Amino acid sequence: MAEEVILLDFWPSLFGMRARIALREKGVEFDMREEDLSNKSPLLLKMNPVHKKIPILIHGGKPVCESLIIVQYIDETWGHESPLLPLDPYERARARFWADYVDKKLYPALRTLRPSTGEAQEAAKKEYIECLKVLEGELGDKAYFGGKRFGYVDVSLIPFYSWFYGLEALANFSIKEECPKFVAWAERCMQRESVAKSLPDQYKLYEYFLERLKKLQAQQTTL
Ligand code: GS8
Repeated sequence: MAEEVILLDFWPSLFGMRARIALREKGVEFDMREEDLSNKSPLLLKMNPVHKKIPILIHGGKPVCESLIIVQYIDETWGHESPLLPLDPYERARARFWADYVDKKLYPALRTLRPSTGEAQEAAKKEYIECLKVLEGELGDKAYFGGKRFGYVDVSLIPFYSWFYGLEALANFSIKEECPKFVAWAERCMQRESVAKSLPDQYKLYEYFLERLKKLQAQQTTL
């Protein structure tokens, strides 16, 4: 019997989305368990005692933590006929470099941009667009970052598309105007069932963020 696959997740999580997409790309059945991050389950704390964060993939009772490591584990464990990482060692290194760029550059730029206003917002917007343009340069004329095939960098990056509507509404700009090739790539990825099923509705995500921001601001004013 196949070993049970559980994903401890939280629907708005960009990192959780990566694991969901990779599992669906490989056709792996899994039990997605939604966590309340303000009241983490004993299972979460047991399975990721170091960071205490989701996503956590539990395969046959054993945990794998950190989204990029989870995606690599999924790639090495299932569906060898449709690999996410390239087979060539140099190309694998390049793919890992770009996924690392997403975490080190694009994610911090997103986090700075989301709550910013005024002049800070203008600077954050510029930084965010610059990151997208660097990624657009790497994409070039390819269909996917993986070339003709949807692969590791695509899985790592496409969750950020779920934020586009929210960012445009918050910071009043058009990402499509700034980075048309990037948006065309994202729309191409959205045609895949694995991606469409794994990304939340962009409006719902934006509403969720506004609610959370309101709560945080209310807490700050009562301090
Ligand atoms: C990040 C996971 C993370 O930030 C990865 O998996 O790639 N580098 C890790 N998880 C967040 C939810 S997503 O914003 C989390 O679990 N936060 C709970 C907490 O910080 O207490």
